Amino acid sequence: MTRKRFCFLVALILLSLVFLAEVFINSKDSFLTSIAIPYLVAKGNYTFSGRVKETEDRKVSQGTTHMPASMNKTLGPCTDPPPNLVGPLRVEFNLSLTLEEVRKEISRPLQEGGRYKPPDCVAIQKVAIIIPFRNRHEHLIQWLYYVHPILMRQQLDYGVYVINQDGDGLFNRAKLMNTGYVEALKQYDYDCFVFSDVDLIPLDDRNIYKCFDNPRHLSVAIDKFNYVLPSETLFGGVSSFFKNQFLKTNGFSNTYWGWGGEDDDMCKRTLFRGMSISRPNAEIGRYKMIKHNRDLHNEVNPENAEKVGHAETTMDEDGINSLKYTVKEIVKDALYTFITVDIQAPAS
Ligand SMILES: [Mn+2]
Repeated sequence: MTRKRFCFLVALILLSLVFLAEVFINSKDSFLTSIAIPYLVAKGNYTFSGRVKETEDRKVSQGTTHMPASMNKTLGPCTDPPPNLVGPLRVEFNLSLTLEEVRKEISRPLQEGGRYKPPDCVAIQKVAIIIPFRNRHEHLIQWLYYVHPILMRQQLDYGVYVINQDGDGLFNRAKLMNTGYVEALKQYDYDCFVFSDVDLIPLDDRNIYKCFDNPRHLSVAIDKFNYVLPSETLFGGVSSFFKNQFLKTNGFSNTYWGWGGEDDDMCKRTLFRGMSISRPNAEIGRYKMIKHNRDLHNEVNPENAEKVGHAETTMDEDGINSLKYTVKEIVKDALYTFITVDIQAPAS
């Protein structure tokens, strides 16, 4: 009897051991997967660092999180304001920095195409950063180096879209930004759009690259203007719009070729639609601009100032609803999505 009971106990203990081992192996397995997946994704991006052309399976990559669904469920919302901000920043341009060095240093937490999601909380907004661009690769390197880490600390679910004007016709900053809005929405369900010049670097990470109750002008105090906002109607540099705010203004005008006027036009559109321009204070909204000469094929266009006067009568037919362009190429770098577009520019 005792012997039988002993055998039974031994069998029970053995069974429990097998059961415990099973549980342990399983949990260890899922634990390993959960840390290995983000690591592999980051590593994958890193080896991706060359210029990889977008493949046909675009749909597959659209809006994917690269995160196990089970992890997503448990994430709470990110805190507002973000906890890891540091405030004023020191920015010293090192123009010898190469793109490869920046990729090595900061692409690890990013997903292909310059996409990021905070790993441990759900971002308060999904933000597309749109940079109108032509021939400013040395500025782009500085922008990526300084601004990516800021956006990560701001815990945004964001993507960086560089909209490159093809050819050497007259430059059209506003039409490129409209194009970026449309193209970014094809990639992911963004609800907020930040439009930024490539040469503007924020000097304070409390200047959050997100959207507000009214369209926002973020670059209020630029070193070039002695950190003073030259005019209350200024709306150039860096601005942000919720999707519905941008649609209210019909986006930007498509008809401002060459330098000047398109930002004043957008200021008018915003006011005409009953919105105002929101701004951070001049302490937080500080920027450093990379010094440069006027670009070729982007000379001041004297016609533009006159056009601003007609903004109210033209805005309903000239904007997102009349936008025409052709995508020539989409390249997903580790640090950004580079979209080259033909915007039917007149010869300069
Ligand atoms: Mn500039």
